[in-house]
Amino acid sequence: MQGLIVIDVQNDFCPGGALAVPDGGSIIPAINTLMDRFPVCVLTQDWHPADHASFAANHAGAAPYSMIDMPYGPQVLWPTHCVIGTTGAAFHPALRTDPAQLIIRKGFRAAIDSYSAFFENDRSTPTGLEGYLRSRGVTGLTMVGLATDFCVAYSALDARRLGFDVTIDLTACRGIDLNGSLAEATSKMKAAGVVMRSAL
Ligand code: VGL
Ligand code: ZN
Repeated sequence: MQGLIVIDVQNDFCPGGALAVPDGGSIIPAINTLMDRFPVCVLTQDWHPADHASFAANHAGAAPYSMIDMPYGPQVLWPTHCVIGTTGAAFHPALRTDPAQLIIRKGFRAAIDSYSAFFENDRSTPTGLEGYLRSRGVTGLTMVGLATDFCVAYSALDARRLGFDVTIDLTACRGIDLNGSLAEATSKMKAAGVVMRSAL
């Protein structure tokens, strides 16, 4: 059974949003088409309280895109984005949401970020997605969405670690590319056996 995981196609990651991924909106038509080809379709939504520790604004004097050390490791400090209940956190209006059977929200604990759809950034607190996919008999995943080098890559790496077959469709992903993060994420995914495909 094959599943499509659509990562964080939310207003704040699209042009005009608080943490806009370059060209992020252009992947939406391709994702909408892909949804009809998978019997299992899951959307993820970055979903942070206003006092979230990943926001630069919550650290006195810290600039957006600087780094801090958190108990679970280094953490990028982001512009405030995807605050629970705001328009920025909503799915982009052009994204089809009806085909999805599950919407998984992540990053709702103030003290810990969650890039991956499977685990928070401590790599151990689960979101519950693994159990959902296994109980539906899913063994292979195609992942698309935003951003290639953060939430898509972390999700793909965790999925490989959990034993799923994973394909990333690069025509339906866009990256942030912060200090070489796109090349680093790409080589990590390749080394982990993630299939990188550029055609839908
Ligand atoms: C993301 C940075 C912060 C993502 C989420 O969806 O890739 N990136 N929160
Ligand atoms: Zn976030």
